[in-house]
Amino acid sequence: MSKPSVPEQSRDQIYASDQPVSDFRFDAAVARVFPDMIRRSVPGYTTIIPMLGVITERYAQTGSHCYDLGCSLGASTLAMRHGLDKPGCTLIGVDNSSAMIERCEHYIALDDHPQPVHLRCEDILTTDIRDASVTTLNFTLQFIAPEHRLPLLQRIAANTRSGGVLILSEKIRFEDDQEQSVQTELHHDFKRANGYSDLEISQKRSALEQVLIPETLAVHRERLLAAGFTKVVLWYQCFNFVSMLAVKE
Ligand code: GEK
Repeated sequence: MSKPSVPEQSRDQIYASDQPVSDFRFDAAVARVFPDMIRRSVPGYTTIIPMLGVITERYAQTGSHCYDLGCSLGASTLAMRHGLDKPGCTLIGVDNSSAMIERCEHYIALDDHPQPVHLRCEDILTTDIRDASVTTLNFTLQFIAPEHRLPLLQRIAANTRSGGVLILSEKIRFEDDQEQSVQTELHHDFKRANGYSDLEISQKRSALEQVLIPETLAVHRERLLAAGFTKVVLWYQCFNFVSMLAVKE
C-alpha cells in the first residue's frame, strides 16, 4: 500500500483571540486550517487515518462502492484510496461544506494514485448509497442530529454487501462522571501539549457545545446492531476518542 502525499498546513488560530463565540461551522476559515486543527485537536487522528487504508484493503470487495461520509479535505478518502486494491471499485467522498469539497478536490488532485475519486457536495443524510463494501464515518456522525443517526446507519447497513463494514470514529462520553472528567482533562492536556491556549480550548468547547453531540460507547454499539450490522469491534481508543468497526456478516 502506497502513502498519500500531504501538502503544507496552515496553523489554526481561529479561537486564539477573545471573541463572542457562535456555533461552530465548517466554513472557509475552518477549511483553510483544517488539517492542523484536527491533528492538534483529536487524539489518535494521525494513527486512525492510515489504519483506514489498512481496513479498506481487507474489506473492500471487487466491483463495490466505498464511501467516505463527511470527507472534509479527503485525508480519510486518500487513505481509503491507497488501500483499495480490488478491481472495479468506485470511491466516493461526500461532504455538505462547499469550502471543504473545493479544497478536497485540490488535495485529491495532488495525490497521484490511479484509483478515481468522486466527490459530492451533498448531505450524507440524503446522498445515494448503494452496493457498499467499506463506508467510513470518521468523526462525522457526531455532527448529525441524534434523531437522524439511526435512519442513516440503517440505510448504510441495508446497502452494504455481506462481508462489508462501516468504520465509525467518534468522540464519546462516559456514563461514569469520574471517568468523563478524567478523559476530558486528558483531552485538554493533549490540546495544551499541541500548543492550544486555555482560551482557545474553552472558546472551541463553547462553539461545539450544541453542534457536536457525543454519545456513550454502549449507545453506539446497540444502535449499530439495531441498524443491521452483526458485529461491532472497538479497534482504537485514545482518551474520549474511539474508532469502531461494524461488520455486516
Ligand atoms: C477526516 N472525515 O479528515 N452531510 C455531509 N457532511 C457533513 C454533514 C452532513 N450532514 N455534517 C457534517 N459534515 C474527516 C473529518 S470532520 C470531523 C471529518 C471534525 C461534514 C463537515 O462538513 C466536516 O467536513 C465533516 O463532516 C466532519 O478524516 O471536524 O471533527
